[in-house]
Amino acid sequence: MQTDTAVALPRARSGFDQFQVEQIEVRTVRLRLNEPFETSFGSIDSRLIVLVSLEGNGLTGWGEVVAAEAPRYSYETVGTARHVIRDYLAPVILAQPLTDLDDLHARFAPFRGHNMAKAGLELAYMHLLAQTRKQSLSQLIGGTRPAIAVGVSLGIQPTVDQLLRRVEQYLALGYQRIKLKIKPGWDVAVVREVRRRHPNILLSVDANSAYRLEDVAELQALDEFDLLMIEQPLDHDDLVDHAKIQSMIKTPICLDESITSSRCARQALELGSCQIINIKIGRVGGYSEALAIHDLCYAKEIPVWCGGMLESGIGRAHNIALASLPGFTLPGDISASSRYFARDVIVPPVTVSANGTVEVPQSPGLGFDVDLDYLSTHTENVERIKIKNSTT
Ligand code: OSB
Ligand code: MG
Repeated sequence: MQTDTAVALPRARSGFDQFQVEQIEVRTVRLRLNEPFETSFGSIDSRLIVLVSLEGNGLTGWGEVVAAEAPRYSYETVGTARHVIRDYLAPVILAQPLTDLDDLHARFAPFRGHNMAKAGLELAYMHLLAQTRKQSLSQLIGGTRPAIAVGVSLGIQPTVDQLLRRVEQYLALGYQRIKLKIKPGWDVAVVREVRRRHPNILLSVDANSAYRLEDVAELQALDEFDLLMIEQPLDHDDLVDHAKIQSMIKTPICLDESITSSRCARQALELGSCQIINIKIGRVGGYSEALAIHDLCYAKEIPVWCGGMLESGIGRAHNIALASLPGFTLPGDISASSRYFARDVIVPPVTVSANGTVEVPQSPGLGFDVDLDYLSTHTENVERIKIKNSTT
């Protein structure tokens, strides 16, 4: 990795793009998953997705709120996001013209938490800004990669045989890394079987907080399988016990749920709670914090990768842009649209090449068209919030 970290990334921080957002739309869309996705939290077979759009400058910018319906991965839900956007975040956007991403971030800062709600709006703002500047999202944030490496996250399966078939299927499609969801009772024996058949693949596991400090023996037992990482073994808000566990196992710990801000990332690295960070724009509150975590890790040579939340194509397009930054050195959980949905909300859908990469679009904006007709047939609810003196 490059050690010259004084990179002056051309970021969207100058004040020359000031414009007034005139309307904010908050839409919920239900998309069926091709197959149920099971984690240590439980199983889901569809996603109720909150999409937000900002209108201003004669343009529309799209973002996605990655909150789930139930407060399991995080305390945020579709319901809390709609409430917080409508009653608190939208009004501060509409209050006066926005100058840049820092301005938006500063307006949100007085409201505690609700990172996914904030992120959805930051994504939409950055899409709008990219169009205004006629840049791709990747160019706007200083991305350097023409294509990104991707992996797949495989949910807990009914049987080990079914899991093994899934592993084969995704390796055949070219995916560069396989991540297995684990929980007590679906861990060491399962990983052993996968590793036995695939001695050389990049393999990782994600526990979504299913273990306790007392379970260290199970986690130590995973050391023999040469895993790339163990993602989030302990509690969602824990750093201290993760540092203890990290000192007792060889496999690098990667934190997901526990990293909710750049301050938190710095503290995790200082404490030795992890050696790798999964960056999800939604979990950390948007591009501002995601870029700050990237820059911090890049300076310290800590590998990062882009996590996923079973997003629609809109969230996925933003993830692709984020993963084009130079510090994203490990394959992301950014799979093809067809891995999740029969049909995606963007055209063309995201595709993965035979060598496990996704191309980073270079055209202005998102790099994909939002399929408004398809969206409208799957929309359950739309709310529009306008500036007070607007006549439209
Ligand atoms: O922990 O990374 C996670 C999906 C929903 C919630 C949490 C997680 C995940 C995944 C799926 O692992 C990643 C993807 O979008 O493919
Ligand atoms: Mg995870």
